[in-house]
Amino acid sequence: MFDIQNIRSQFPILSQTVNGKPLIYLDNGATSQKPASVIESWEKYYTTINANVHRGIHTLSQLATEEMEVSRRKVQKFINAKNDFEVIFTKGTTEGLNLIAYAVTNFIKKDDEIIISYLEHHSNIVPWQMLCERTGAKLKVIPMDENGILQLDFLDQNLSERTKIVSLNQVSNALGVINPIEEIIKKTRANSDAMIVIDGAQSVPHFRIDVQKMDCDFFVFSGHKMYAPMGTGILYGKEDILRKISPFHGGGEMIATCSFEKTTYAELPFKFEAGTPNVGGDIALGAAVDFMEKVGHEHIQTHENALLEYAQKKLLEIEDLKIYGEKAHRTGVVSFNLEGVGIASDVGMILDKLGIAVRTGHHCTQPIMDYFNIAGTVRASFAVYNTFEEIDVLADGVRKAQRMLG
Ligand code: 7TS
Repeated sequence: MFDIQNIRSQFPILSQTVNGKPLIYLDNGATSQKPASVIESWEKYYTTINANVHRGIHTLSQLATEEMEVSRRKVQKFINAKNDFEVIFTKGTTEGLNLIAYAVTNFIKKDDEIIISYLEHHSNIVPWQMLCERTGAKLKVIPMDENGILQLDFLDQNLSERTKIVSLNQVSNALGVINPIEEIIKKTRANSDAMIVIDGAQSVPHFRIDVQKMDCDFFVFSGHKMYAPMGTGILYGKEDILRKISPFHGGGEMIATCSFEKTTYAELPFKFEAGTPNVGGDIALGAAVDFMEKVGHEHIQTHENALLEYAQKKLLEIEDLKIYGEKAHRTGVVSFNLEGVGIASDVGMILDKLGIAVRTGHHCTQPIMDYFNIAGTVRASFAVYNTFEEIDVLADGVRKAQRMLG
């Protein structure tokens, strides 16, 4: 049974007031709130077993190491990776994408091609531009239409033996559009030998992931958008590719042997985990996986889809309100503007006075904003603890903003 009050009661932050009003947190695309089980897991680590991992033979170090590896196996199961050593702890999606873009450098030559999409977050644009600068490769971009739907015939015309990387998100953070990655991966495999990178930052919080079924080469996401602490994230990579590519950071933990003449690298996953990791956070990420599994993906998805549908209906009742990507298949996000009324941040400030947290601006997706010829949008993004009543308050707040700014 899905009991929303029971779920809400697990999130301590939700019971407070902001600006004298009950908090309505609709900025989950930026970061989600954390359930007590995640906070307690983090606290328990620091109050009972804090020690550096994989190093000491002392008891605490062994316990910390064990707990971190338990968490790695939870994540492995969560995304259905074949092996636990294909799961690498990072500090988030941005680090994961930069790691890949750096680690594949030796495989990219001048005039090779890297394909991304119009719907990418800056963190899935800039690392590839930097790779192009290093190697002389070219960046190509799958275009979108006015509904935020990617135009896949571009792939038919552009995939070739020159395509070395195809990297795109499964869900757009700015619009919530769900991209047809199964079809994109199929087309890519049929027409090139490209490595396929999927940015799952906005999909992992909402639906079940199966990296083997998906048949991607890399899959990256952030812990903090899926109920885990900030500074946590995962890079999944297929074993054979992880073995081939170079490490990103050099340092402790990632070496097998080190001398001034020659250094050899550690086995997977440690080859990609240089330095002291975020042990407490990585363990608490395992608790966030437990939380999501306990609620159940089916319940999460059903509830969030209902919230999205309701929000879209309520907001579209407001005159002169435009939802971007309205007709696309979406999850978790409504991105909108009041036409002819102020700028997005003015609306956001009025909503904040009403205790409603939304994000306004370009959402680190400036090309999408340029496409629509706008500076930004108001974005409400949902998590499993949001309610229909909160959406009613949001819609009333938007009407109020419209009256005040009109
Ligand atoms: N990719 C996507 C699709 C994202 O939504 C984000 C963060 C990132 C990558 C980067 O993740 P990070 O955890 O490394 O920062 N998106 C947002 C957002 O929509 N509002 O704030 C951060």
